[in-house]
Amino acid sequence: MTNFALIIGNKNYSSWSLRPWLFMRHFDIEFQEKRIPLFTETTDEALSPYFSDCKVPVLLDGDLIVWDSLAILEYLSENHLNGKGWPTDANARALARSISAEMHSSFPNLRNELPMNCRKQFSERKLSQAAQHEVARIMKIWQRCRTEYGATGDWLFGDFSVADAMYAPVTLRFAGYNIPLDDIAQRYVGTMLAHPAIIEWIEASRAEAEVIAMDEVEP
Ligand SMILES: N[C@@H](CCC(=O)N[C@@H](CS)C(=O)NCC(=O)O)C(=O)O
Repeated sequence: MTNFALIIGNKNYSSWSLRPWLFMRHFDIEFQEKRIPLFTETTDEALSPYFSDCKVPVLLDGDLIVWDSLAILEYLSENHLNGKGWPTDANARALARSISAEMHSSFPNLRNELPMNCRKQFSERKLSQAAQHEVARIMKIWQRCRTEYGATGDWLFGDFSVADAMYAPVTLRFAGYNIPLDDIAQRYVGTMLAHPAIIEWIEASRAEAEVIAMDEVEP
């Protein structure tokens, strides 16, 4: 019986929830999933016990509450995987931490212009200059990780790490909004989309009935 419970939002929309969910599935960390649909009349009340400012994701480890995606990933890596959530090589690990922090703190235009919407497929999406710059920055990041550290596998640092969990939602955005990508980025998106847990997440998102209007954008 697992001690872990992961509180997540709607699978279709909640990009922050996807990160620890994917990470736990990838590393076969058992957990109970508690899905709380976001932006309903009862959401704040349902999330109020967890000290997360009514945001998801939240990890419960017995009585301990950990919130915020990157903190949850750090907690799981340190306490459950003996640090194996990060690359073993110290330089790779420093880069993985930098790009994970960058994903956590940056890319506001992509978040606004390409809200995660797993069940939708767009044929075209016009991006602002600022958002185009962020797409190019992400491709540069992936290119550097894959060429410098990716030789042992198909993930950013060869083996799957926290960094892949952090970048998973952006791969779904690039695929869903049909964003033109270079070869390395295209292959990386393909790797993510083929992950059984991602397939499971997308299928579950299609079964959700809720619609969050502010995350529904037109081309
Ligand atoms: N920095 C937080 C962001 C969490 C966040 O904004 N989550 C969204 C869902 S994807 C949320 O709970 N939104 C509800 C709200 O803002 O009231 C993290 O990394 O977990």
